[in-house]
Amino acid sequence: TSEMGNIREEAISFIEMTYQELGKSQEEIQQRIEDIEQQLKSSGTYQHTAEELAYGAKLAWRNNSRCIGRLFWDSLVTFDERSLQSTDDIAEALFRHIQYATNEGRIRPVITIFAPDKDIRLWNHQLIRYAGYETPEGIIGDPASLEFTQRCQELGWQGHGTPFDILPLVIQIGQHQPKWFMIPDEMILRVPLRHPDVADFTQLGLEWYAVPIISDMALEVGGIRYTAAPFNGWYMETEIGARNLADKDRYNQLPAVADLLGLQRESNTSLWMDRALVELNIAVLHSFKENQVSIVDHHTAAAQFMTFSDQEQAQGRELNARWSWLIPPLSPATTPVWHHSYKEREVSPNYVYQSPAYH
Ligand code: HEM
Ligand code: NRG
Repeated sequence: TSEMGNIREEAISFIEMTYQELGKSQEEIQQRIEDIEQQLKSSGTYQHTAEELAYGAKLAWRNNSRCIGRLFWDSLVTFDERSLQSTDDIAEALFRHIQYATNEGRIRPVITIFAPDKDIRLWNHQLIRYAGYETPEGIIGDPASLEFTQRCQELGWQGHGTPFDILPLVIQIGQHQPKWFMIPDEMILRVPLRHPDVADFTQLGLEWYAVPIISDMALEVGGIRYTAAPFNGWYMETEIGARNLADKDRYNQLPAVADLLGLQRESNTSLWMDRALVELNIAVLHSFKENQVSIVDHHTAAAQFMTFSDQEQAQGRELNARWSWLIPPLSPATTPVWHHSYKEREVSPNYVYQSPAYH
C-alpha cells in the first residue's frame, strides 16, 4: 500500500492495474515493468508515459474517499506540463488550465500536472480564491484566506480591499524566491448571487467564482509524488451556500439572509438558520443555472454517487468512501448516502495532503 513508500512495489502494482484496465497484454506489462526497473536502478526514479499519467490521475479521482463527484472519473482531461522549468511558463500553463476548465461556464474536469522532481509548489489552496483582510472594523473577505493573503502582501501584491478580491497565483520552485502572478480579470468567471423570488437578495452583494481548482494537494501515482497538480470539477451548491457563505468563520451570511427574509432571530425554535440556509442555497443554484455555469445540487450529486457506487461494484472493485465527507451539509438524511455505511482504506493512486508550502 501507499504508506510503505516502496517505489518499486508501488510502480509495479500501478502498472499492472493500469495496463490491465487499459486492455494491454501480459507481454506489454512485463516489458514495461522491466523498463521501469532499469530506470530505477540507474536513476532511483522513473518517468510515467503520458498515458500512464493521465490514467493515474483518473484512478486517483476514482479512489478519493471524500469526493461525491466520482461518477465522472473517466472523463478527466490531463494537461501534461512536466517539461516546464520556469515560474513564468508554469503561470502560463495555469492560465490555460483556468480558461479550458471554465469554458464559458460549461465546466470541464481538468488536471494540469507539473514535473514531480523539481520541488514545484503552488502556494494557493485553489487557483481562484478570495482574499481575506484583518481590519480594525473586522475581517473583510474570506477569513480562510487571511494567512495566505498576508504572504501575498509581503511578496508585494496589493488587493483592492473588497470582500471578493481574487488572490494572485504564487509559484515556488525549490528554495528559490516564490513569484506571484495576477490572473487576468477576463479569465475569471464570477456569478453574482440573486434569489428567484426575493428581489432584495442582491442587496447582500454576494457572488462566488465558477470553478474550484484545488492546487495544494499532491497527486500520488505509482510511487511518484506530483507536488504541483491542480485539478477541478464543478461545484456542488452546498459547498458555496452551506459552507463558504454560511459558516460563522467564513462569510457568515445567515443572519443577513434571515433579516432579508424577515425571520425572527431571537429564538432557535423558529429555525431561522435552517430557513436562511435553504434560501441561500436556492439563490446559488438559481444564479449559476441562469448564467449557464455548471453546478450540481446535492440531491442529484448524491444520486450520481450511488450510480458510481453501483458501477464500481459491478466492476468488482471495492468502493473507498468516507461517509462524513460524502453526506452533504444540507438535509443530509434526505440523500441515500446518509442511509449507507462505507469502508475507507488507504488506496493508491490518490490525491493526498502535503505539508503547507509556506508558514
Ligand atoms: C472533494 C464534489 C470533481 C477530487 C469533493 C467535495 C465535493 C466534491 C462536494 C467535498 C469538498 C468539501 O467538503 O470541501 C465534486 C464535484 C465534482 C468533483 C461536484 C464535479 C465533477 C473532482 C475532480 C477531482 C476531485 C475532477 C480530481 C481529479 C476531490 C478530492 C476531494 C474532493 C481529492 C477531497 C478534498 C479534500 O480532502 O480537501 N468533491 N468533485 N473532485 N474531490 Fe471532488
Ligand atoms: N469545498 C471547496 C472545494 C473543494 C473541492 N470541491 C469540488 N472539487 N467540487 C470550496 O471551494 O467550496 N472539484 O474538483 O470540483
